[in-house]
Amino acid sequence: RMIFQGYQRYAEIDRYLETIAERYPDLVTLVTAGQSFENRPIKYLKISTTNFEDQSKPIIFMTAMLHAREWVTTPVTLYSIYRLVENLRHEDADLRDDVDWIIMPLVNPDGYEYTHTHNRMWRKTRSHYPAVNDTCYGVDGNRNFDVLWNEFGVSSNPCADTYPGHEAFSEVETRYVRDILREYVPRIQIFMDHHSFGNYILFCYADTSLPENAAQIHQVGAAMGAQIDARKLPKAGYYRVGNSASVLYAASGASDDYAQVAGVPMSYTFELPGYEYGFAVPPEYVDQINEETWHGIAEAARLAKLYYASRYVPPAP
Ligand code: 0X9
Ligand code: ZN
Repeated sequence: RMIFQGYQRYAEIDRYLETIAERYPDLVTLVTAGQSFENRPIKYLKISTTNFEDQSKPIIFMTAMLHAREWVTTPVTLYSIYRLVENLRHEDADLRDDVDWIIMPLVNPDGYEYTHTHNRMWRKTRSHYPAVNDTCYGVDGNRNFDVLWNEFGVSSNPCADTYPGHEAFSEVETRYVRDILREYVPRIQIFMDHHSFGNYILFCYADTSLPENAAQIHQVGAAMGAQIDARKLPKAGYYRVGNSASVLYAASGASDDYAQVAGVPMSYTFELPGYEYGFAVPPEYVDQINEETWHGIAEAARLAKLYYASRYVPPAP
């Protein structure tokens, strides 16, 4: 059994990331962003055939498992690592050679472990701040970013699933994502935060307003969706592509809006399939979701190359 088949625990995923970095030192750099609230190291891979600090290539930045119960999201990122590093196919060589990748498969490891040990439907982090709130644990990571923070789609009840935290970036886990965005924003062409479920490719902004390049964002999203739809199971829905507030619901403080405002030209939230199972997709579907989603990611990466080549760089003041 491969790491991306089914649902592995934190320790096994961590071991895989370490192994990949050891085996492919010329291609892969493993970075520890820092510790989670419960002191689990949060790691990400940088994949590049050249020096990662070389400025010439676009970066695709992918994250998964900000929401703990959305289990299918992590395998999709692990499968991407597998396809780029361990099992590169001839037709994908350009994706390894011409694009740099930052992949963080477990943004919220504490929540993820908690879904294995205590409550399968846990969504939030596992932080606890007795000074500001002694009742409940956890913050909704996708309401905790500093963009229209605490404005809509949130609950002020610290026990609720959509509690945004006592302040923006109260969570160490969202701060790590923020810091990667800040460090690499001039080169990040596409940010993709993987969630589940419902077959959506969502883009900004959460107040229904649109980025200046919304047409291009929509076009790339639709191209991704079409690649996935072409390989979907008959019972699966088609991907719906659009503004998050228009096609799903208004919710602010999310990673996608933060990345877009920070300067990433194309920022998406992927809602992977749930079929009739919602968050609890049986492990035998994971291969299917990995494979179809990879083709969407690959399409996006190819388009990223084109858009990055003609990227507008504001003149120096
Ligand atoms: O509500 C969310 O955070 C996401 N859906 S989920 O079921 N995975 O929780 C959607 C977020 C979409 N993006 C924004 N609203 N900005
Ligand atoms: Zn989610």
